[in-house]
Amino acid sequence: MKTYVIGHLKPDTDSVVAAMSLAALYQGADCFGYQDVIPAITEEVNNETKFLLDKFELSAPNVLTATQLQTDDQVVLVDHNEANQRLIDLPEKQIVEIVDHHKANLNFNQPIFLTFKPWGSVNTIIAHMMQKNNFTPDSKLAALMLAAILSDTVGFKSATCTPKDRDVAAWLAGLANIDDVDAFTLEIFKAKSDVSKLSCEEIVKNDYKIFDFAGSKVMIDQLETVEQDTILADKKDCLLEAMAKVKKDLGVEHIFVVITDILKLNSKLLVLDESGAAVAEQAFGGQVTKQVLDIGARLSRKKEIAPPIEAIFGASK
Ligand SMILES: [Mn+2]
Repeated sequence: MKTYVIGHLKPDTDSVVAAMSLAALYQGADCFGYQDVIPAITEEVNNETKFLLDKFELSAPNVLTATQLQTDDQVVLVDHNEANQRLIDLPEKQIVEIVDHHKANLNFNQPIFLTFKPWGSVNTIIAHMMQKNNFTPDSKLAALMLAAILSDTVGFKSATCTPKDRDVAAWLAGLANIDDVDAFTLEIFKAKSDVSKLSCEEIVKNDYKIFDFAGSKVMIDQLETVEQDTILADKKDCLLEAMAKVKKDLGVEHIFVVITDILKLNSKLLVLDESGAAVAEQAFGGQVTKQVLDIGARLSRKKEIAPPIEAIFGASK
């Protein structure tokens, strides 16, 4: 019987590192009662995570598929809870625990262990669990956990960041011997925003969510970058073309691409058509110019970008 620790589909750094860090805790501290604990991922890691793993000379966990699971294996979910974000075909009865920092949307038929805290990164929760259990991660794992917190909280700037995230990050930075956290943050941002190898369609589908706003399907893709101006100057027409194609392919009513500059702390919304422009102007104020709307210092899609758009659809019904 094995226990797999696994993050969500389309894994980000927080999700991949959480599988590694929670597995390390469960392997190292026997009070949890798990044996044979194995970190896993649902799909290959993204550019940012690959950069970090290479930098600290660690390998990514193996990709797990539901067919590899034995019927007596157990699964611990990290950094997600909703069914549609889980490993495809994962039987619900094999899930024994969830550690997450997202809104809970669960209905299990059996009791399981749940740890939810509204902090900026699930690695903040795992570091907190480590501290409570007198477990110290090694310097490489501490560096990755710090990176995960910096990535998820956009260098402590996101509206989702809490004092606990800063607290735990300081502890991890000490363990990892990282003195200049700002310089480390910039390195991570640069790796995250390297879109040089992506086509415009890949950028439009790189980090998107499709929301159902009062029956209207609205797709919001977000690109976090340190080169907002360059991307708009070089790729705007190509991105708009890709948006038209993706809108049709995915059958959504509206499509928005948010280009967020994580150093300038500014987001610009790319708007495909007249009706999209009307929605954007109503949601955020201001005026769409040449298919771009400056929406100011809104960084978090979850907290600051999707809700004003949702409000327009609520109001129109
Ligand atoms: Mn996360």
